[in-house]
Amino acid sequence: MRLVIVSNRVTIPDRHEKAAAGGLAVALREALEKRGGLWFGWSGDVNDAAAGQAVRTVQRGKVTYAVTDLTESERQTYYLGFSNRALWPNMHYRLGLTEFSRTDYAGYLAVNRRFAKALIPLLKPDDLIWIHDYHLIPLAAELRRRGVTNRIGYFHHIPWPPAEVFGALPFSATLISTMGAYDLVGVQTQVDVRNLISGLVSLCGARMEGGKVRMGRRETTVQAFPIGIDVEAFRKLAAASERAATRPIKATRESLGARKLVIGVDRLDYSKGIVQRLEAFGQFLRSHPEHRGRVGMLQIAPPSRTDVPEYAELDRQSDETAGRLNAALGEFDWTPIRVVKKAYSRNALAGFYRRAQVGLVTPMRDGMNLVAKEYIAAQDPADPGVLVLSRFAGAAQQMGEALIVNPYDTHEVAEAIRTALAMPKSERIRRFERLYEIIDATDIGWWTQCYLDALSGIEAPAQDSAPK
Ligand code: GDG
Repeated sequence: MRLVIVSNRVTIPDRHEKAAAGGLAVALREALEKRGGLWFGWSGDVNDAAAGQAVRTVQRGKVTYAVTDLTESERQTYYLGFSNRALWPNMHYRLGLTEFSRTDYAGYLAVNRRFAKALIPLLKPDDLIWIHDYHLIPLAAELRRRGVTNRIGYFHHIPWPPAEVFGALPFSATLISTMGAYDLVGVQTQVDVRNLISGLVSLCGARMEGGKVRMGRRETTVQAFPIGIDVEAFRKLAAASERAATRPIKATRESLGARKLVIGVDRLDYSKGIVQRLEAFGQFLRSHPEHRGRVGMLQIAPPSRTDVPEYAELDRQSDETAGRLNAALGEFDWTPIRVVKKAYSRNALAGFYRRAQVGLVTPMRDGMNLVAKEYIAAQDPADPGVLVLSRFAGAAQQMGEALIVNPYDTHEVAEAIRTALAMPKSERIRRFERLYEIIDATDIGWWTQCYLDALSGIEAPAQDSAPK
C-alpha cells in the first residue's frame, strides 16, 4: 500500500541533503521512502497568480512531493486567521485569545476544498492517506464527499480541549462532525481521547459502539499515539557536542565558566509559558539569593507566526520581563537571563541541553512537547541534569519522573528549580534512567509504525459509507 501524507506545510528536501538529525519531518519522509509515497501540501509560498494554485510535483527517490502555493487571501484567512487565531488558542484552552471571524472560517473551508480537489487526481485506489494537524480537519470529509473510499487517518498534534471549551468556537459542531469521515483519529494523550469523544457525543450526537465512535453509517477509531523523537540520533549529537569546537557551544562553555545553566527552548508562542517561566526564574533568585551570580538562564525562543498580533504582543512582553528582571537582579559581571530570539542548529541545541543542569519545560498547555524528550536524550548518563516539566504538557503523562509543576504557580516552579539544582547525583541518575527508558521505547520510529499499523489494520470502509 502506498502512503500519502498531507500536511499544511511541505518542505521538499534538497537533492544532496545529508541524513538529517531526526524529527517529525524526517520520520515521515522515511516512512514514505519505505513504502513509496506522496507528500501533499502548501509550498510555504504565497502567489496570487493562477499558476501558483496549480500543483507542482518533484520526485526524490521513491517519494513524490506535490505542492501548491496559497494566495495572500488564503494565507490570511485559512492559515493566519482561522487556524492560528481561532483553532490554535481554542485548542490550547485560551478562550480569551480566540479571534473568530466568518471570513476566516470560510477561507479555511475553501482551502480544504481546494486541497481535496487537487489531491484526488493524484490518488490510487488502495493508497493509505494520513492527514496531519488542525489546519486540515475537514479534509477527509471533502474527500469523501467527492467519492474517495480509501482508508484515511488523521493525527492531531496539539491538545483537544474539553467539549465546553471547544463548543465555544462558532461552528464547532459542524467542524467536529467532519471527524466522522476519518477511519482513525490519533491524538497525543488519553486526556485528548476523552475530550474529543465527549465533544463528538455532546456536540453532534455521536454514539460509542464497541470502542469506536459511530456517526451515521461510519465508524471512527479515536486513539492516543504519544509522539516521540529520534532518541538515538539526539543522544549521539549531544555526546559529540562534548568534543565540539563549534562557536555557540565553545562560547557557551567559556562564558558560563563554573556557573550552572537553566535552559528553555521554545518557539515564541504563548502556549509555551515563556513569560511565566522568566518570572519563575526571577522568583527563584529572589527567594534563594545564594544562587545569584552562580546560575544563569538561557531561553532560546525563535520567533513564530510574527504576523499574528497576539504573537507580537508576546514578543514585547518577553523582552519587557527579561529586561525588568535583569535590571532588578543582575550584577555588573552577571546577567541572570539571556533570551535569544533566533533558531540554532540541532547540533548547537543538543550541546546547550547537555550543558544545562536544569531543563525548564513549562508550557501552559501542549500537545506533547518534544523539547522535554530532547533534553533527556541529550543528558550525560553519568551526570544528568533534571527536567522540570509542566503537568499540562502531553509529555507529563509519560514522564512522571520529571519534577512535575503547575506553570501557573510561579512559586512552585521557582522551588522546583531550587530542588533540581540541589538534587543528589544518585537521584538524578535514577530519574534520568527511567525517563530515558520511556522516551527510547516510544521514539519516533515506534510512533510512526504504531500509527500506520493501526490505520492499515482497519477494515477498508464500504463504498457507500459516506458520512451522514
Ligand atoms: C507541535 C505541538 C507536539 C525549537 N527551537 C529551535 C528548534 N526547535 C525545535 C525543538 C523541537 C521543536 O522545535 C518544537 O517541538 P514542540 O513539540 O516543543 O512544539 P511545537 O512546535 O508547538 O509542535 C507539540 C509537536 O507538534 C509534535 O507533535 O509535541 O505539542 O504543539 O524539536 O527542538 N530547532 C532548531 N533550532 C531552534 O532554535 N534546530
